[in-house]
Amino acid sequence: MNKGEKIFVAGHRGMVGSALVRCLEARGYGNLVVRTRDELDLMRQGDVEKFIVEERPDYIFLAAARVGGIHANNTFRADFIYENLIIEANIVHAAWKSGVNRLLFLGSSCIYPRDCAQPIKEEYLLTGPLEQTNEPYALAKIAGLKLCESYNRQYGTNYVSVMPTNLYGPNDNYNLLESHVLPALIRKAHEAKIRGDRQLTVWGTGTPRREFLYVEDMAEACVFLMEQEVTDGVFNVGTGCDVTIGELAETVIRVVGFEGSITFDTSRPDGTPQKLLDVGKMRDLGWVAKTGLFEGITRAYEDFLKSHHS
Ligand code: GFB
Repeated sequence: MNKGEKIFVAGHRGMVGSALVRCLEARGYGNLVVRTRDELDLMRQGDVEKFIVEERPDYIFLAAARVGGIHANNTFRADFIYENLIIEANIVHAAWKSGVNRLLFLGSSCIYPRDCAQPIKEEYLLTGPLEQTNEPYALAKIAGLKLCESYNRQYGTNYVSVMPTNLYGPNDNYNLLESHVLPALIRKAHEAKIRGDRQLTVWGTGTPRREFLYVEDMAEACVFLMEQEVTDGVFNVGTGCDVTIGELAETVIRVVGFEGSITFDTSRPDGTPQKLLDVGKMRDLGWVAKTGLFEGITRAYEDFLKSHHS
């Protein structure tokens, strides 16, 4: 990527998109194009085509998506599959039509089979059934990476896909029914501390294992990949280490300073038992995650305090 070339970040107000904008600007990429939802509805095919034809970006980061934690995925199943399919189809097709040669699509580690071998290699895609709580979302994301692959094969574009593990950091969603586990636990621990509660309730059994990546690291991985001569394929992005949800909750309460105990609400679903990514492909290219879990949670908690409780 040259510093002056035009870069469209789709979804720049989200957690990943906003981290991408900060990362690109910090690296001297000054020609960024962004649109709010009011300015451009990515669900409208005609509007997306008109925008991309007129702006004709050199690069697109496709970070716009309908996302959420286990409860939101399991509840808003139609919205998650429909909105994600439409957004990615609109952008990838319009990109090809207007001659945009480089695009990076953001997927998710939940695209891999529920019970596949760990750590998960990119080649395990489509080798078994998916986790039920997020199957609609996972199918939409699989379609997204297949869109990229198919346009590359038929039309010679250079569209790559990244599959991040569970992300967290600034601009996360702290709504308890929509959020992922990490922001939910930060908020619950903070509010329990303020109220002086004795207990904090964690969903599920606490035994599922998850891998957490700080979103600034994710943004760096995306920009790093766009800067390489990589023209096709799927790349896992994570830390290569996971923890149980119980261990995560212990770490969060330590950071927040909540001194009560943890109880588990086993009426809530656990989701997939483990999804630890094999990050060898990115490591071989020269990228590894920098931010440790304790440090990342500390920074996320600072951001939570600033944006929600200032
Ligand atoms: O982060 P999370 O919602 O999503 O939940 P997934 C991870 C684990 O944390 C599950 C447990 O076992 C939850 O039961 N958990 C414990 C909690 N307490 C809480 C809580 O207060 N809130 C939440 N949300 N979880 C999502 C997928 O799966 O991960 C998406 O549904 C996407 O498709 C995303 O892939 C990265 O890791 O289970």
